[in-house]
Amino acid sequence: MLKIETAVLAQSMKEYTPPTPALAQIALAGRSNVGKSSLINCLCQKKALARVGSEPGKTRLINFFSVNGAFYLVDLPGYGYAKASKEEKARWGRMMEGYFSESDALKGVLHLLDIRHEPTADDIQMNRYLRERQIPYFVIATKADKISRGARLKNLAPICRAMQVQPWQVLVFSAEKGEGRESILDAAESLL
Ligand SMILES: Nc1nc2c(ncn2[C@@H]2O[C@H](COP(=O)(O)OP(=O)(O)O)[C@@H](O)[C@H]2O)c(=O)[nH]1
Ligand SMILES: [Mg+2]
Repeated sequence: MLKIETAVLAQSMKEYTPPTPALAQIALAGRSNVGKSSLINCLCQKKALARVGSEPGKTRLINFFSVNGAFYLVDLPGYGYAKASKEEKARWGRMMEGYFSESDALKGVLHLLDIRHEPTADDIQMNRYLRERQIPYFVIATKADKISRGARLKNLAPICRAMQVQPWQVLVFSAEKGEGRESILDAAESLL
């Protein structure tokens, strides 16, 4: 299993330019508020490494967390924020396009979905985008502690259908409990 020894915020940027040093990257994608920053903090076992629960519309930067000085965890700006203006959404689109088309160092994506909710059109579009570009990815169902164990399979069904994966391929995660952390570290290692 991948062991995280050190993790620091290395760079934040508005438009993607390759960070220095040039290291492999694993990016986190998902809706605003799905739990991207919480997942980074949980993986790295640092409470305030990535800013959690800040006004969804405001995390509009690509944040690069340098892990073990060996690779970057990339916290991408969340999509699907209802109150975002048309202009903000367009900017988000350009930013993501810039990121995915220029980042040769991208090894794979962790695509986060809230286990409580059916995937949105934006989630499906992100999935299609990853497939079209043949970017390796894992689907992570977040906030697992918010539903009962008995409800898991039922809740995973629409996620699996929309993401075209089998239930056993979804990594069920809770930042609150740390459940699923090791599976995600294994997944990250396999991407690297
Ligand atoms: N109960 C629970 N809450 C979570 C979990 N992950 C994130 N949250 C909460 O969901 C909100 C958004 O989390 P954040 O990590 O900032 O999401 P981001 O916008 O995707 O980076 C915060 O209030 C977090 O505390 C989880 O696994 N369980
Ligand atoms: Mg965040």
